[in-house]
Amino acid sequence: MNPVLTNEVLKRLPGDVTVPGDRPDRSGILHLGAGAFHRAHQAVYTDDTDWGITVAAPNSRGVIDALAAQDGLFSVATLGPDGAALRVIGSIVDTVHVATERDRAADLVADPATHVVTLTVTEKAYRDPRGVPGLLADGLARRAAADGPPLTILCCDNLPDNGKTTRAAVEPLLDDATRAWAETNVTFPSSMVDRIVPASTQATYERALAELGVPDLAAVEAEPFSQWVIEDDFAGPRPGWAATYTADVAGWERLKLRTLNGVHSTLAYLGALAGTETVAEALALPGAADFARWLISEQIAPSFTPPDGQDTIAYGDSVLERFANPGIRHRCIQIAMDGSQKLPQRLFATIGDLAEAHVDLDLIALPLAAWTRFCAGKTDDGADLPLDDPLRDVIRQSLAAAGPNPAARIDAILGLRQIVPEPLADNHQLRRAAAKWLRELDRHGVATTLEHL
Ligand code: CS2
Repeated sequence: MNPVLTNEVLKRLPGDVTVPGDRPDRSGILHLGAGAFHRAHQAVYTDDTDWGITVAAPNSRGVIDALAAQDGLFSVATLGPDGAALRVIGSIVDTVHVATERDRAADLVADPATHVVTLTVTEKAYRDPRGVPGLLADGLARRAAADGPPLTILCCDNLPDNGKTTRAAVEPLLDDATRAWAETNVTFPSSMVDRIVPASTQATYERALAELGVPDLAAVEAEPFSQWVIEDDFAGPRPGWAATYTADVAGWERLKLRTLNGVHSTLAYLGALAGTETVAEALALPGAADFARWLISEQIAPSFTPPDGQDTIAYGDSVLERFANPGIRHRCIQIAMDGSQKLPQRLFATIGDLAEAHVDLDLIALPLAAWTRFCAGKTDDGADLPLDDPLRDVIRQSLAAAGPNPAARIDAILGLRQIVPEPLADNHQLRRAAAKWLRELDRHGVATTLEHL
C-alpha cells in the first residue's frame, strides 16, 4: 500500500512543515460538517489546545474516508504574499458518517465525554428538520434521558443570530421532557467565524504531495487571516480556543455578513456574469474595486452600528485587500451558489435598514440586478452558468413568467417571499434602481457597466 499522511509519516516530514505536538487521545468536541472551512478554521484553533474533535460528515463521505485513512491528519497551506506555509493539523481524532451511522452520531451527541457540538453545515441545512436539526434533537433526547452533563451547541455558519437560529431549528423537534431538560442544560451561543477557504482542487492536493512527500487527500488551503468571535455562553467546559469571547456577537456578525460576505456575493455575481473565474479577478475588473469601496462607504456602513472599536470602512478596506490575495483562487461560482439562502443576511438586511432610514438605494440595487441576471443562467457572452440553489425551480419559474422586461424580472425576484422581506417588494426606489441596472447589464454587460459607473 502506498503511504499517505499518517502518524508514522509525521516523524519524517520535511523540516519546514509544522507538525502537531502530542495528539489528544479523546475528543470533547463533536463537529458536524467536514468541509474545507472547518478544517482550516475550528480544527486549527482546536489544534492549539488539548481538546480533540470527532468530525461528522452529514452526507458525502469522501473527506472523512480520507481522514480516517490518515489517522485524522491533514494539512493546511496558508497562502500569503510570500508563498505557502504548510501545517499539519492533529486535532481530529475520529470520524463518523451520519448518513450510514446515524445512530452512532446521535450517541455521540449524548456521550457524556462530548461537551461541545460545533456546526458548519451551510445555511440551508437549518431548514431541513430531517437532517442536522433532527440529529441534534435525537441526540439531546438520549442525553436528557440519561440526565447527562450540560452541552454547548455552537453554530459556526454564516447566519445572523446563528445560535438562536440553531435553537429555533432544534427546539420544536424536542419532546416535552427533553425540552425541559435542555432549558437548563443546553446553550446555543452565537459566533462569527471568518477565514477565506476556497474548496480544495487538484492544485491543492498537488501542492500537499509536493511539500509533504506523501498524498494528503484532506488537504486544504486558506488565507493567512483568521477570526472567531464567540458569545461567552458555554453550558459546560469551554475549549481553550484563542478566540474573542464576548457577551454580544450580533454586531460582529452584522459587520462580517454585510461587509465581507455582502461584497463577496456582489463580486461573485458580477464576476460570474463577466466570465472571470475568481473573486480576485472580478475585483481587478476596471471600476470594480471603486464600486466595492463605494458600496461599503455609501450603503453598507450606514446600515448598522459596528461593534465597539470597529470602523466599517476600514474593515471593508482590509476585506478588499484579502479578496485581492493572488494566492487564493476562490471561484465566483462557488460563492454564487445558494444565493436564496445567503442574500437575506448579506444584502436584503442591508437594503431593509437603509430603506427604513430613507437612505438612497441606488448602488445597493446593482448587486440585486446582478443576482437577477445571474439566475437566468447565462454569462454576458452567452455561456451557461449553473444555478445551484435549493430554490432554483421557484426562481426560474418566476423569472420565466416575467418575460424579458427588466422591471418585470426585478418585481418577480422581489416578490419571492421566502427570500425578500415583505416591505422591499413594493419599494419604488429599489425597484426603479434595480430595473435600471438590470437594463444596463442586459445591454452592455458587467465590464462596461462597471467601467462607466
Ligand atoms: C463566502 C464565504 O462562499 C461564500 O459564500 O462568502 O464562504 C466566505 O469566504 C467566508 O465566510 C469567509 O469567512
